[in-house]
Amino acid sequence: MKLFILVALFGLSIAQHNPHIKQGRTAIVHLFEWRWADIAAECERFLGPNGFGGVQISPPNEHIVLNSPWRPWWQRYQPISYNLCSRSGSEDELRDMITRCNNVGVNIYVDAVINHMCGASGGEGNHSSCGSRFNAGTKDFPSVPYSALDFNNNKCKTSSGDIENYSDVFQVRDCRLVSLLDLALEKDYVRSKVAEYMNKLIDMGVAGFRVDACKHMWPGDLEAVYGRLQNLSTVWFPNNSRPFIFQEVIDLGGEAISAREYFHLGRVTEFKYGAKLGTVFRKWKGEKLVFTRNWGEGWGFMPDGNAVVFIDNHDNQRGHGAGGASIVTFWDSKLHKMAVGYMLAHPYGVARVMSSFRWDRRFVDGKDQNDWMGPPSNSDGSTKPVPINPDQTCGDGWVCEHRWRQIKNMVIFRNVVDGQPHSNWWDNGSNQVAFGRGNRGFIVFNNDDSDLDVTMNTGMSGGTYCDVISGQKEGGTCTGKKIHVGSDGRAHFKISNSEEDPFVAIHAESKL
Ligand code: AAO
Repeated sequence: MKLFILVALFGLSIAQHNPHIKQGRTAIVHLFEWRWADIAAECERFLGPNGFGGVQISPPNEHIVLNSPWRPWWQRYQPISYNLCSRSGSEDELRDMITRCNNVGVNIYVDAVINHMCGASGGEGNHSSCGSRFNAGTKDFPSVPYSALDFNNNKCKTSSGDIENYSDVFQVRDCRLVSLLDLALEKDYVRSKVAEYMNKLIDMGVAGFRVDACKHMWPGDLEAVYGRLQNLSTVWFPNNSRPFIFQEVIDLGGEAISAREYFHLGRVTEFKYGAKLGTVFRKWKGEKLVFTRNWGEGWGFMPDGNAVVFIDNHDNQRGHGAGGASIVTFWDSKLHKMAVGYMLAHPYGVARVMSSFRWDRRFVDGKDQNDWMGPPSNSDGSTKPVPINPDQTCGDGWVCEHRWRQIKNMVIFRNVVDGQPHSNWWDNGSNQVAFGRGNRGFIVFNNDDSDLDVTMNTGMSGGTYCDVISGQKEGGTCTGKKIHVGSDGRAHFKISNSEEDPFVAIHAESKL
């Protein structure tokens, strides 16, 4: 009996940590604000063929539509109902996308906003993406339906009704996050509505969820909701697969609530990862790449089996959330490619690549006045499609970092070295470092102001390899640098810091 309970508990606790990524794939990409029709096409034409494991999609449920500011990206974090029509498209388009992505081996993870509904003031004009009626003032959301009884009203003890102090656990979980109407998740009825929404998506074939704002929900309430979730659809996943759960909890240390409280429920976003690696690549606060020899748990990050890692996310690339100015984004493309390359080469965590849209940044006193700007849109506010240029980059303001050769090729690198240990570390005591992944891959960084010109042990078998950063293997030839590995595993690397991409990566499948 004891053993049975142990097995049951263990089974339950590890189950929601597994992303169920298809064999041979490892990384996921956040296609922030993309339309379902574009994601479906991207799965078929790019993500499937290039070994991406999954896509995090923007919230698919009905959301508020705001006029002031005009259609901000963050309107999607203000639910009006769990109807599946959003700025990204209709329920039919969502279903079609999930099916087509699954058919090419790419999983879909839904951004689930279940902590709250829209802001207390409800927004000018009170529009919503499926046209459902609602009244934020009376807390009436008839198309769920939720009424005032379903919100944390008197539980919150601050005078504003909002979270005012992050060192007070009760405020953080019972008060409103930036005035967003806070659902009473301890109520059986609210739990059932949330679970019904998530189960509908599971039926449609999604592989799991990024759960928004988990710090603001009690772990016990989340456990009750997750406990009501069905297993994944057996059309695409093995019997008894639990949905993958990764929880957004910002924990840079120093607050009352720690990420640890959520470990047994699923994975958790490791915000220290991008904040620290950004600081290292920017060489701020005396940080150097040499110090990353014990990167991962050695840096005080959460246990490997709990972490979802990323260099930037949709919040901190524009000054929301946490991480501040250290975060490296596509705006610092040289550093961004290196940092993303480092993350994808390193074994720690489930890695997520950010794919952004460009906006008109306008800083006043260090704050971006346009941090609200939504995706590339037509004059009626509808989101523009993602056009693909002849050189495979994206047009119309879509950045598509995931299509940058260096990043795409490092996603493939991560697949090729999967399961291999971190090995053959080399450094110059400063910002030139190298490491391998067993005998399957090797990467060298030069983030110093001087050139790198060194022979080192790669752990790879002898032969000529194509560097997948400066180019790639096409047919039998290499469009970039060629690296010759001797029969003793040693190879010579020369990287000038003035190069656009001062790093080199080779792997077993880039051998010529
Ligand atoms: C919008 C307007 C608001 C308005 C509201 C309602 O901007 O003015 O009141 O509508 O009308 C997004 C946007 C929000 C937007 C919201 C709803 O970012 O601007 O509000 O949609 O449309 C906290 C949460 C975290 C959250 C993050 C943004 O803990 O969960 O704030 N992220 C998610 C989503 C995000 C979304 C929501 C949640 C809401 O990813 O896109 O909001 O659905 C500390 C705490 C963090 C806290 C931050 C920011 O962080 O630790 O938990 O995140 O503060 O408040 C250092 C510290 C670090 C600290 C940070 C910032 O780095 O080390 O710990 O400083 O102080």
